[in-house]
Amino acid sequence: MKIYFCGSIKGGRELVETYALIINLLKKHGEVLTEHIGDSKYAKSGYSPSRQVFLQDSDWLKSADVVVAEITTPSLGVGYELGLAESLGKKVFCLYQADKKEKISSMILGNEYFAVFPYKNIDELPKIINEIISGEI
Ligand code: 6K6
Repeated sequence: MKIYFCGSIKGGRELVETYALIINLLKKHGEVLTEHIGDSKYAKSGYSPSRQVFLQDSDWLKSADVVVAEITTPSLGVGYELGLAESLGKKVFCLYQADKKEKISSMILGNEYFAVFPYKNIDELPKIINEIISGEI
């Protein structure tokens, strides 16, 4: 199973360790196409031209079986990817920190296409990821 993970880059890297944790959990179930999003050095050293990033990420998203996004940190790129994933008919799962709900766009929370999972603590993530992915296999 190919999994496209979305997480903020230019929107802010505060949750990069949580992204890495989610990616490691997802890797037990399939191939994560966007593993670099969990690399804390990526935003500083992983620069690629925007056009190349857009073309590569769009191709990966099209090839993915499932899209998983951590949406606590608002990000234009993640929002774009979620809209594209919906238009491509992909299964989309969004995770966010429950105490930051007020920061989450209504365009995501209000869209029933997206399966949205708040978590109070990162300890809840293994169970949530297992539930998400076990429905996909
Ligand atoms: C890193 C630092 C400077 O440039 C880079 C390379 N940029 C990206 N590389 C790979 N994916 C990217 C890059 N920029 C955005 N994305 C995609 O958009 C990722 O798949 C993320 O899910 C999302 C993040 O969007 P922003 O708007 O927060 O950057």
